[in-house]
Amino acid sequence: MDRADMLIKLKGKLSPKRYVHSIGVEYTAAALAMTHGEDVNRARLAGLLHDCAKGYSNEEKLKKSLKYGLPVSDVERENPDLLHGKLGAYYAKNKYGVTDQGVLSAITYHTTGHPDMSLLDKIIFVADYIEPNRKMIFELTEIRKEAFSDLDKAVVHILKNTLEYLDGKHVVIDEMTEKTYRFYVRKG
Ligand code: DGI
Ligand code: FE
Ligand code: FE
Repeated sequence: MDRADMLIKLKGKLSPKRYVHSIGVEYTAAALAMTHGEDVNRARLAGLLHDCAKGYSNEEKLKKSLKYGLPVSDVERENPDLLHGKLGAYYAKNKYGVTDQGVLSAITYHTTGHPDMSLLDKIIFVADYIEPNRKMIFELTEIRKEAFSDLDKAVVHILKNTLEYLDGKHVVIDEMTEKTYRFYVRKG
């Protein structure tokens, strides 16, 4: 599917805000790919589609994930929004014709990250957080700078702030988010 068709399809699936965010992630991922030496088109594709399953309700996310035979953990069952990466990769493959496994991985893991991410995984993880349409979050200016100077540092910084934010909200934290954080703290 070409980009124009993807845009039409995405627009029908997402709220206007989420659609604008997706295009913001597309171009931010492209800029990070230029900086860090990743293929720009792969970064754009993963960025554009990363939230393609975000528009469904939590109930639908869970139902569809089970229907498609995707693995659902207890934490995901309790908090089905965590499934939109995995479900998004499923749609990217089956509805948008994406065959690049690296792109599908970046979509799958964009919310929690995972230990030892590929360059493309990290670019999408970071682009999602820093894209220009994001409302100002704590230390975002600093994280945006780090994203273009030291990508791993930006990954740690984002995970640290996300874990603190989730801690304050008293929600269950996915063990992948914590594993990713520990991996990159140790690496750094
Ligand atoms: O889909 P976006 O809003 O663009 O961004 P995202 O895919 O990073 O999702 C952000 C949400 O995911 C935010 O509300 C925090 C939440 N989140 C991230 N890690 C975890 C988490 N929620 C839980 N319960 N556990 C996590 O480990
Ligand atoms: Fe997301
Ligand atoms: Fe997003």
